[in-house]
Amino acid sequence: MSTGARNATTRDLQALDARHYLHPFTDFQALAGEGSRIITRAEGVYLYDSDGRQVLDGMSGLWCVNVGYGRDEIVEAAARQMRELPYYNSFFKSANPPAVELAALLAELTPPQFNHVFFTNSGSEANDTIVRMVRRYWDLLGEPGRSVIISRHNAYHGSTMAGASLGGMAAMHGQGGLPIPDIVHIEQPYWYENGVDLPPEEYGLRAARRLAEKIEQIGPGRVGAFIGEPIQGAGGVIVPPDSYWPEIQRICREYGILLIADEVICGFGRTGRWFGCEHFGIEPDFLTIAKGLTSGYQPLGGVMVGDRVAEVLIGRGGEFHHGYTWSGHPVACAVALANLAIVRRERLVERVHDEIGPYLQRRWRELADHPLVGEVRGVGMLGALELVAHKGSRTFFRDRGAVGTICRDHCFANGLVMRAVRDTMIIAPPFVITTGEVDELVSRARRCLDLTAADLGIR
Ligand code: PXG
Repeated sequence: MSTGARNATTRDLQALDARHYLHPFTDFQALAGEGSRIITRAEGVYLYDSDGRQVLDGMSGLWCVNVGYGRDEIVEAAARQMRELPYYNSFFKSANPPAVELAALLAELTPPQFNHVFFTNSGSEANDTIVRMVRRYWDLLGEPGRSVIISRHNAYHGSTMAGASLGGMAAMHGQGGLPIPDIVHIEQPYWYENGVDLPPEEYGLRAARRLAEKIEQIGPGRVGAFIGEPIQGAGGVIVPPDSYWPEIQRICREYGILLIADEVICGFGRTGRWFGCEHFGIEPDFLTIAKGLTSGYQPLGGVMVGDRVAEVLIGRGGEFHHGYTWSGHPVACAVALANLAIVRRERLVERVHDEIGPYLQRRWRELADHPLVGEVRGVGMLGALELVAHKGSRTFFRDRGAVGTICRDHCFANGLVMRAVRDTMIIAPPFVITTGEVDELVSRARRCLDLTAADLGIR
């Protein structure tokens, strides 16, 4: 059965899925036994599965559907562009109107040092592009030895060879000979786990100084760049103390190395500022962008290249041997323009900063009184709960991840998408979520915490 899948039953689809479809980040055998959840449609902040069940999407798809589901004007922008020009490449001295307009708009929306963009299809490809640009930059400056890029443990920068190498996920590095050479990792600014008895701000400085220690260890003439997510997303919504990023910036300047902010999750308003670097008051040389650029209505990513680098890449001339068939895809760019028009017209970044973000954070923090919850944290439309065995003594569960999985499964069964990273429960809802829907999200989350506690015999 390969046609008519739209009318197939859930069980038919699950059977075909198990037979033919290798899912990302999935234990193939375990999923085949269980059967996947088939999501068939969505509206606003709600998903509907093939059995008609409604689920509140607390994760905006995968941290991306910022304007919510069911936006006809984005659909129409895509259809219009497909009729006009479904595809043409941006190689060989060509361009298309939506890609040019989007490049100009991104120069306007991003901080002042950014006036150029290189389009990709994903965050992973954007980070691969940055690795190549960093090395090309230092080559052009006559310092080819500066090939090392420093990242952080537990970072997520994508799944391509360079993306996974930049990322600090031990499980990913354990498969396929990663990281690639000249990518190294330092401590992540995870106060709840690593801060021990230090006050957060002091711990933030200590974590940042790991960068200087690593540069000294490798040799300052060998290091080209530092990369970090302003707030680590897939690593568990790790919000660094306010002291962290300014100290990182200071160290980068002291050693003359480039600073890369991976804004794939934080970018386009999730923190309540257009970009996470603005939330923390830092001035990076590169931004990695994807996800919220199109709110997920089409795949699109990019690299914002700061003037310091652009002047060298452009000014010194010569071809940069890099690009993708879909770089500057007209339909994806038209969709990004329509999406960003909505974000601007509906003032969604301001809404996250002034209204729904503060409301979400206030309601979310009420969960701190739950016996399973050791810490509640969040910024804007990002939130995390640390589930622990003993909240008073900050004691994690011995089998890290098992309790998070139990809680996540209760969430799905009770109409809420909340992700688990180890035993950290995570939300990143769409910016259009209403206060009533936030109330519903928090009450569903509490019910699922109660069910998890009951399973563990904790009250
Ligand atoms: N950087 C960051 C900060 C990301 O969060 C990427 C790069 C890679 O983007 P692409 O478009 O290549 O996926 C991401 C992606 C999760 C999860 O489990 C998070 C991401 C992707 C898949 C799963 O939270 N983020």
